Amino acid sequence: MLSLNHIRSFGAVTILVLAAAGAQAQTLKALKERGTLNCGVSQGLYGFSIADDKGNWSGFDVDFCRALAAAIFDDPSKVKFVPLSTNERFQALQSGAVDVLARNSTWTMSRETDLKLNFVGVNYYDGQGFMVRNALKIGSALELDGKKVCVQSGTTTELNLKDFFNTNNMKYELVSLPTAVESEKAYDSGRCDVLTTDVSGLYAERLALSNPADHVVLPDVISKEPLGPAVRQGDDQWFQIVKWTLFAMLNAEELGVSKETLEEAKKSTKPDVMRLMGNDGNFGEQVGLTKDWAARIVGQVGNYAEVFNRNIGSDSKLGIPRGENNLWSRGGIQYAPPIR
Ligand SMILES: N[C@@H](CCC(=O)N[C@@H](CS)C(=O)NCC(=O)O)C(=O)O
Repeated sequence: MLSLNHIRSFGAVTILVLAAAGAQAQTLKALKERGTLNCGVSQGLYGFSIADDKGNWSGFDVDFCRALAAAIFDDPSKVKFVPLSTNERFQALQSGAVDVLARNSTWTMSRETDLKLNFVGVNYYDGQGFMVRNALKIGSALELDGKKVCVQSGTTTELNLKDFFNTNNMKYELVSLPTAVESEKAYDSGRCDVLTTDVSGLYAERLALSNPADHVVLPDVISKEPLGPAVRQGDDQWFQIVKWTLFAMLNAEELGVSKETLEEAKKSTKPDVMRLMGNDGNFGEQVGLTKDWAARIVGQVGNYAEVFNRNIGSDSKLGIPRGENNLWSRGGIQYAPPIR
């Protein structure tokens, strides 16, 4: 049996624990006070995050930030997009300059352990590839020995490139550039024979070249690049909000809940649709949001398929096939844990 004295001393510990938990859950509170989400995105990668001449941002990563704003503020426009270079992106997240990073960033162990970040999941399964001029008549990455290779600094791309050439006893001349625009220009002007990055990025960067049809993306994929949104460590509530926003978008696709079917879904009596729509349980409230958090995301931004197709998939200039980014139930590997 616990004596009153035990309870008193436990009480002090309990208060300390509660205070620590309270101190952690600061991001959502700060965001609500500020009224906007600060979202770190790439400086300009067609399909993922790019601003037009009026400063309007669009893209797959941009829409993830908008989905968060829809869930938090019931308004997808309450986002300040902070364009970040590869070299500055993680520091911006660590310092609090951004609340979340949605910037085609690869989930690796050291980015969690050394940089003290948490990746919330994978919003795009990618891999590293190579682009060359058709005129070179190269059919495989194993024929790149001795070539000049343009690569963006501060990326996993740089590291994989070294591993791949060393493993295959090939030499290369590195041309390292700090931004996508500079890499595209350097490659386009002939400063390098090869441009390497994530395959999705190669398709996007090819569009920026003076004659896209003169270039081919080689079939080889030399690495795993699971791209996903990241947060800094230390705030579990915020980590869960960002993670479950991604999962809500995937679950919505799986359950057939889209912008178009939303009103019908709100009236559905299917248990998993009811939970997603906030008509059974209080899942959103448990992370500091509202019951209808996921309905807001789908209604104001869309489910995963809608966001994929309009920015990078079949309804976009990039036309990237769903491939492994299809749902697990349709032959891909996208799989979200259930809301229950
Ligand atoms: N996924 C890799 C590469 C990410 C990356 O930044 N790639 C470049 C080339 S696709 C990019 O996004 N550039 C856009 C920019 O700098 O704005 C990583 O996380 O290191």
